[in-house]
Amino acid sequence: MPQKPGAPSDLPAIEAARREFDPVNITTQQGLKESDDANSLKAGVRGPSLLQDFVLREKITHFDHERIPERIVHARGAAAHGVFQAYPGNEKYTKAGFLQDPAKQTPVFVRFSTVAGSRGSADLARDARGFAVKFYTDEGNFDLVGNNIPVFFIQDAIKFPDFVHSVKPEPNNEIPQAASAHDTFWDFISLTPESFHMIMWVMSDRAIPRSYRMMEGFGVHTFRFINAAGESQFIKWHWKPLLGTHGVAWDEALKTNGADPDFHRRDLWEAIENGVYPEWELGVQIISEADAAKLKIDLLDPTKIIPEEVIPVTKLGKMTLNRNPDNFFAETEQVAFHPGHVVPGIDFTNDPLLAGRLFSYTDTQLLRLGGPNFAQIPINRPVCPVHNFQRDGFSQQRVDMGRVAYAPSSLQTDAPAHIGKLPGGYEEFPQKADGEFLRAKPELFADHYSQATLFYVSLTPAEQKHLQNALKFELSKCDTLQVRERVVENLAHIDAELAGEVAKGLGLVAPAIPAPKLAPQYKPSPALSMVHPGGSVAGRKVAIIAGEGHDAAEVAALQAALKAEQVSWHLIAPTLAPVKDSKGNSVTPDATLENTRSVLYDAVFVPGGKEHIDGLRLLGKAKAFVAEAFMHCKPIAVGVNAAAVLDDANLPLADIGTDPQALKDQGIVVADSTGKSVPQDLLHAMRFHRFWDRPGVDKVAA
Ligand code: HDD
Repeated sequence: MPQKPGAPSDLPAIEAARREFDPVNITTQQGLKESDDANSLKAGVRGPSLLQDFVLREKITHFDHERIPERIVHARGAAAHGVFQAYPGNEKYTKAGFLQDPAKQTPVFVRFSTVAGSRGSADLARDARGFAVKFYTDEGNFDLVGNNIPVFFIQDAIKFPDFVHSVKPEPNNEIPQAASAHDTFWDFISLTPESFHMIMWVMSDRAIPRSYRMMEGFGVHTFRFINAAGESQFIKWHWKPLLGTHGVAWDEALKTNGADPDFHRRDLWEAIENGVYPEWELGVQIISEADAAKLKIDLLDPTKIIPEEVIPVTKLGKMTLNRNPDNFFAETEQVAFHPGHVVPGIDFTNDPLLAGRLFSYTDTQLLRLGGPNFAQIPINRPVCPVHNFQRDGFSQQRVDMGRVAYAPSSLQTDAPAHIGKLPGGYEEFPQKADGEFLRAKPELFADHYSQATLFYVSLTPAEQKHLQNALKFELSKCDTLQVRERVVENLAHIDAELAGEVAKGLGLVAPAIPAPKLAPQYKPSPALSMVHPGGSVAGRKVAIIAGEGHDAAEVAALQAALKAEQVSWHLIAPTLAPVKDSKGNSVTPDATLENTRSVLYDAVFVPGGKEHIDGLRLLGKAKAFVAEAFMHCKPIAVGVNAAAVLDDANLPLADIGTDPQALKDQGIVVADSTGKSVPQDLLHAMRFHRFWDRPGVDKVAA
């Protein structure tokens, strides 16, 4: 059941630890009521503070210790609680308990993140996004620690520190923050051809998502499912957002990072507060051992996908995020994910990147959360019983009783014992291993470019252009010529047009090598493109620019239509002073032309009203608002006799055409003399998300 904010938590440990604000008296940590919280103990009012002031010392000392190390990667994130519910029929694939009973709800906690930036960095960095889900199942916690991109930069965990050092701010001056547009990153990449498939994804619009709610998620590695009969199949995890997968324009991302660095965090928080609960379907691509051998793709290679058109995604259930955390530090910061937190029915493969991860995540939590008892922190506690002989350590929360903290033991006959072969125990799949010790890679790992080509040719022309522009932007920020040249050389192995365009943007010439072709085993994959119009607009936000004298009926009609589709809006006026609408009602604006800008909205509406339009025409900020929305390919609607604001914004409408239908086809809705169809026309346009092919956007000054 969806929970309202403030309702009891599904997690007993969180529920037990939650504390309402206590209006009684301030006490010390020892429970001593403080007589004065504002003055330290002094020898005379103008005298020195005294060392014996244990109240001051306790308070300052606790404050001094408030910070813990941020995550080495994925430091910046936002999280939410929710539930997962399985679809029927999964038992033939896996015995995992949480995937069996469609009537059962399994609590989840999900943390989304950027990878490179620090905790305080801006949300709209060009970066992969973490998508980590903790399922609190009756059989123990299962963590699906994935990303919004289905492949990774490197094939072996031994290169992870090198990769991360290259993308993080450069060590001498700690510049740039949360950005890959610098020499060390591209130096590493240009010398690591296995990274180029992932580079296609992180230079695409996937890396600048419109919202966490509009991202796909992937487990990246191949895992195993094992059913009750002990049969095993390979799987690849997928999360499919019900709102579709959408990105923003790069110029918009740059501006959003200034206008609202918490854009994604706020978007997730507000959607949940407003009851517009984000939802994803969980699915898997299932590959039998026999089929795996036939694929010309090595399933152990985390730089490769299996196109969804070759092996479709089987849906297993649905996740709904329905509750914001109560406390960012206690929950979002202290949650500890680990790809090795699995339940019976789920097992690993020999992917060498996964092997390193299985070691790394415990190790990092020991440092970050201060010792081996981090699993006892409320957000990390399983909902099922935990019994073992692990004891003591920093911040031990349990009071384990009795003499026996070992097994076997004859002193305590009811001490916990392993379950053995009885149902419910975790048993590793009896996979055979036989080989010489060596440091090497399988043969197919050497195919670095064929899936990069597949990705590029599967995009729409507009998406390809965004990707070219992203590479031009990033590489133009690299000081070292050889680095830029080496990247272009790699691109020439992916696509000739891509390499040519990027080279042109950098004043280089792409190497004259035969134009690469899509490998015969692949066909362009529509699933790789993000342009699939027609989805829900729930949780979107519209800017209504409504100054003095705006048409009350037009605004009311639009608001009713938006409300019906769970779309929110801001009324934006020149100042925060209430404005009078055409009916003389006093309306209080939500934002001003000074304190917000179009990048924070999905669409713009300027209602009619002579006085209002005449007023807006004098305001540069109003013109910039409209021009910027046009440039970012967003839907724009103007009310009755309000088209002058489009002219004033200097929009190259002639490039689109003067016919209202031609404009509408490009997401520009101009009201007729009644304005009646504007709300539905605007909503229709919003279902396309963006009009990436809109002519003339490069001519707009904004
Ligand atoms: Fe990782 C955090 C996802 C490779 C080592 N990783 C972390 C988080 C996500 C991922 C989503 C944040 C979890 C959270 O919100 O707390 N990582 C991935 C994916 C990878 C990947 C999808 C490739 C398929 N990671 C990877 C490798 C290593 C690590 C190869 C090391 C060998 N990752 C870590 C870490 C982090 C982490 C250092 C930092 C904070 C944490 O674990 O808890 O251990």
